[in-house]
Amino acid sequence: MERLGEARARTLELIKPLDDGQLNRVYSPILSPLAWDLGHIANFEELWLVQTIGGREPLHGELGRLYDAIENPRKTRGELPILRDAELRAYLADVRERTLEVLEEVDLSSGAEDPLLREGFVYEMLLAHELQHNETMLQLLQLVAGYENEGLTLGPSAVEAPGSEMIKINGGEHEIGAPARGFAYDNERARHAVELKSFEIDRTPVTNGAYIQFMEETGAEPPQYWERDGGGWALTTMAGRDPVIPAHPVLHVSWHQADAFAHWADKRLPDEQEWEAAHGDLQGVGQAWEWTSSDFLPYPGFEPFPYREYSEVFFGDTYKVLRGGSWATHRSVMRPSFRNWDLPERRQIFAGIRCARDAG
Ligand code: AVJ
Ligand code: FE
Repeated sequence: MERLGEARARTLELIKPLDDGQLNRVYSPILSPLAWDLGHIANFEELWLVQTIGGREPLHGELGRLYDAIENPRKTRGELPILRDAELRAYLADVRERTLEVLEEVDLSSGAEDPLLREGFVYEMLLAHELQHNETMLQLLQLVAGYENEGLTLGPSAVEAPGSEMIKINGGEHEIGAPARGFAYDNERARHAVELKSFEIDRTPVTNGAYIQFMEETGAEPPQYWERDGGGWALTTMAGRDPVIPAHPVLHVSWHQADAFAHWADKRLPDEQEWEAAHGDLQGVGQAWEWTSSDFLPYPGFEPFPYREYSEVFFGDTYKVLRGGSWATHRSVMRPSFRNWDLPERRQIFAGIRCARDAG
């Protein structure tokens, strides 16, 4: 119960500086209004814990349909008759109260028969879901002019000892994916062996400074939220205009930009198997999500759980996999086998670059 409480405290802390108008406002067609994320967090919890596990009736009848992420693309979410203002806050609290009630009744031990309950799966899923939506909310908050929050660290920290050093990883068999026990999403299983050729991978993420050099030499587009500022560049998020800091990892680049950077550097993006095989030796993981060359595809033996819409409907060549995590990712969500995915043109996510190359 304690960790769910902490996640909720973080959710509420994120929106503390905002008024209802800001929660309801549509800032971008590719990002939900914050009120949708909040209602969706509560509704997901109600659906999986209160209704499915607890067998209770929903608090608001058919409301859940409005919070179905597949049925309602982001650009439509501002016009939906979702809960707002005091009603929204009450819904979050009411669902949580019922959740705590249901949690008192269930067996979340490793011996539980229902796979939703076994090893606390549903608890871990709700927790991860809320924390992942905190990151989505932070993406939106980049657009809220004047947003400040003393309770949270906002933004990346400098890359330690940036440079061109690469680590060599020997080819051969490497184990990929989440072990059979413990919480993981369906797309991280089954754990399986892959055969990799020897390769090299950057020890540190690509910095703003290196990206600026790439832009100057090739005329490439800047990352999202960058604007010209005299001879240099400024970052225009939240609090206003801040100079781009060369030692910070580059953020808000598309897959195409990441791929072009890698080629300019005479390198390539790692595939996700290489990333996972190398992760123990990498520095700066958890500052910026790292684009990989991989399409989001199922592992051998994939089984959708607990619902097809978490992963399965996204498999194919439409989405690219990102690995690691960003400064906005809660540490309990990060693990070596975690697979994030997004469209290759997207730049609103906190995504950066780490390059690889075949070992010569
Ligand atoms: C893993 C970030 C691609 O936000 O679409 C949230 C996570 N799934 N609610 C997304 C997710 C259901 C997902 N990503
Ligand atoms: Fe969700």
